[in-house]
Amino acid sequence: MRTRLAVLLACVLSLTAASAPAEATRPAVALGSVVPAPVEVRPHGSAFQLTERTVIAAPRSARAVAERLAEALRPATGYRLPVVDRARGGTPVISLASGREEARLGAEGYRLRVRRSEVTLRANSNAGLFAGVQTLLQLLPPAIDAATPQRNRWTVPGGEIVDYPRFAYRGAMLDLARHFHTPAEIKRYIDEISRFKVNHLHLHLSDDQGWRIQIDSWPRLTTVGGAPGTGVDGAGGGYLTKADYRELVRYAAGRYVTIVPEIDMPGHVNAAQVAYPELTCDGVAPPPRTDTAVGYSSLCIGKEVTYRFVEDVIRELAAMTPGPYLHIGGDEAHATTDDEYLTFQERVLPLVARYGKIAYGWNEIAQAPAARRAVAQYWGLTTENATLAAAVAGGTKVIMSPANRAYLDMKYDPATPLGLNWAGYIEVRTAYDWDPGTYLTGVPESAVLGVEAPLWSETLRDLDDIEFMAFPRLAAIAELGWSPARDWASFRTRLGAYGPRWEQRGVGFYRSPQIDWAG
Ligand code: NGO
Repeated sequence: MRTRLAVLLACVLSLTAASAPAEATRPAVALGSVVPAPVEVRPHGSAFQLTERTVIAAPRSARAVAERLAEALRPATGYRLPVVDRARGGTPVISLASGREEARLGAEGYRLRVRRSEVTLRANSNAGLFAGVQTLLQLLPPAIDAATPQRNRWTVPGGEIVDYPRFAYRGAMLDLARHFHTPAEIKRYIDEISRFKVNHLHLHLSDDQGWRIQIDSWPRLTTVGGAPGTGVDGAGGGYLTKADYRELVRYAAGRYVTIVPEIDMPGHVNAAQVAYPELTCDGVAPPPRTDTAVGYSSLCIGKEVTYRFVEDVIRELAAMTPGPYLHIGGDEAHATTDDEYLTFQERVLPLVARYGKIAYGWNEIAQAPAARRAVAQYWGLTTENATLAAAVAGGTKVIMSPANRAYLDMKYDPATPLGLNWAGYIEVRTAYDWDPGTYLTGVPESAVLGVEAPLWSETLRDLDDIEFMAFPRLAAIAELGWSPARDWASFRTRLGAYGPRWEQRGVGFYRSPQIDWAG
């Protein structure tokens, strides 16, 4: 209902704009009203009008990004903008160029110049061009995200933006184990996170309740562990086939998102043990579990079959994952002694490297000397963690996901109908107001690869639930990962102005009372 009203309003507004020539070139959006905030913004000169005469020019190497831009502009404008190698003189053009541009733009930065006659986007790579395209889309009026043609003036404010990320790793995580989410839902999530220049999607593929990824050498993992009824409280079930997974990898790559698969071990393995009782120490299958308790299951550290299983899984997972990281969980191994945990990690962390991947795990892995070459994901509640700081001194890299800041499954406040609250309540400002580079004592910015916003799905069944918990907080974490400075007042204003874009796309975000939402 609210969405329909908003569309109606947008139509009325756009009709007014269309019939008021004096307003014709005044852009609806200020240059720099972009999330995440760009590094440098210099408004000047006159605005660019996107019309049906506009062409998109791009070298062959950047064709895919140009096509994606043309696709994104089509539904709301109704224009079929041609993608050409070079525009003829006098034609209004959006031109994309990638090559050896300024060094400071790095692998993902871009320079966007908007003048009356043309928009130029330059980058060192297609990833940079894609990031620039996301900025350009936000500089058009929010109606650009409508699914059907709108009468509007498609004005882009004049000026220049130079932009590049603070951290190389900007991630989101989705838990497919507690409630399975379909490939279509995952794709929709990829679409949404990539708009905020998030470049990694971590998939939590196994847990006590269910196993969600096909492994050929252990087929019962999915036929039993992914069977109907393996979601929390007996809901749903399901798993990704290898074909599904490869398709997701391909889809994500087209949006410059790298998939990071996680198999959680040695704890959180009840579903695997139901399917293969030899993975328990006594060889007896445990009962299936669809409650949300944690920390009770463990692989049998002293049995060789454990390591055959782990190696098979890592080998098959590595073979279908082009990205550099493979996450092996490692959290809440409360059913494993400290010695056993070390024994396990000293064997398993090097295995990941043997299959060509960088081992990534929850921060508990920092106890193991082999974690020196690994990446630890910090999910604690405090700003001190001596074990992690010691590992960092030895070379471990860190991705920051403090649970009381970055967990998207925490309730916003006590009235939030979904989510958990064990790490506290996380309103938008709490998610935004911390610095990943200085947060943890003994973990300097140089050791921080970036940030990740995990979304655990004990209470989340479908895409509506996911969107309500992820947005707007994911935008806050994305800005911490990308932008050089943190400015709540500015973020709050830009986020409020962003709301109508989610509305246009039918994303059911949480209307935090901390934000003055436009529209
Ligand atoms: C914890 C736990 C998960 C829960 C999650 C819920 C980690 C790393 N282990 O985070 O099993 O699903 O909290 O918020």
